[in-house]
Amino acid sequence: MKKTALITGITGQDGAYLAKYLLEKDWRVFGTFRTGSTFNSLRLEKLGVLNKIELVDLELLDITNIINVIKKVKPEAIYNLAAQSFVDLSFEQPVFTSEVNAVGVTRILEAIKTVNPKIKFYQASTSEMFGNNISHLLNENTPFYPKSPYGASKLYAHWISVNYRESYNMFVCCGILFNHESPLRGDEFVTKKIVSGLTKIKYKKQNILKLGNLEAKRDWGFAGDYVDGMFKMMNSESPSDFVLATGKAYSVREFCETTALNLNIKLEWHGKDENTVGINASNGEKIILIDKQFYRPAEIDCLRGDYKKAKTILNWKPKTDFNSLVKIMVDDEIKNYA
Ligand code: NAP
Ligand code: F7E
Repeated sequence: MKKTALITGITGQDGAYLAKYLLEKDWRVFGTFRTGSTFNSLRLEKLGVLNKIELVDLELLDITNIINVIKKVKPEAIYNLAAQSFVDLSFEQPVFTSEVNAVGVTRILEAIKTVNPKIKFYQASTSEMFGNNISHLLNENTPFYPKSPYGASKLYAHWISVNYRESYNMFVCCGILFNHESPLRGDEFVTKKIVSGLTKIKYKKQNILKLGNLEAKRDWGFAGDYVDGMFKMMNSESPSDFVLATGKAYSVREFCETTALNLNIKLEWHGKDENTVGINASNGEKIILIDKQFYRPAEIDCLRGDYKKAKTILNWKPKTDFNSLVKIMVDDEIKNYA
């Protein structure tokens, strides 16, 4: 008989990739969508899995609902990918972010403990928990110091997950994932915003791209590689926490430059800090401006992860480097216009 997985947040970027991955491994896949909200089927359709998964409605704010879903689906494994995942919005909606990302996880863990503590649980932890750490290469032993309500909410979720593993001997894994992107990335995240904006500029559908801090550096990987790491964690001998990353960090500025290169736009920078302007050197037009509304109340300058533990224990490593990632995103975006 097929094994059954329940993915919360299946309509998101990682949910769609994980659904495809598990179906290819012959798992039966249930996915949750939010009660009462418009069902976003775009990503699942794009990966060709919409008709192969089974949907249940679930709200992370309601424990009765979570218990009933687990009783109905009877999963062997739950991947908790649902979250208010936009760091910027977490400064505007800190309480909601905490309710969903932090207490929501306690609700699922309590529900698992009540219904069947043998169900395996994956928690989507994040490099945002590290904050502005003095260490240059971050691993599972690096102390956390989150710099946003999102990071703080995920840190609570991380520790409550570890706590249920240690207190009740439950199979709980936390994947501490660094930024991972793809053509399915939400429009509000900087990589998708840059690729989509510069592609529109290239095809004369938009004049200007407005960005915030160009100097922030992130360890950007490809989401398709990272769901393989999630599965390997959940199928390893004993539950543990693992960093998934590429080990390399690039700035937002470099992401713009590589995207422009892929689009054959000659991008030149003029000015400094908030007066920085990106110019299309072929025609002298301003194409990138800085808008302080995209600065954050607190920023993380650089995040770069050390995935040695995942490589040693799970035999996992990233397959897609930075240049390939940007190319994958640009090639997909161009299809909308070419
Ligand atoms: P995403 O695209 O923003 O997807 C988030 C999912 O959560 C969506 O399906 C969303 O449903 C659902 N959701 C939001 N609020 C909910 C609520 N109150 N109840 C139930 N479902 C809710 O995120 P992602 O990039 O795939 O990331 C997946 C997980 O990994 C998230 O937990 C994120 O915080 C974490 N993470 C992501 C990264 C990254 O770089 N992508 C790195 C580290 C950790 P709707 O479609 O209804 O909005
Ligand atoms: O920002 C800077 C911004 O919003 C990246 C989530 O998946 O990864 C993601 O969080 C950097 C930041 O992602 C703009 O200030 C400049 O330094 O794409 P982002 P994020 O905040 O790193 C982590 C690991 C998660 O767990 C999260 O769920 O880019 N930046 N200008 C900008 N960012 C945005 N969004 N928009 C700008 O215009």
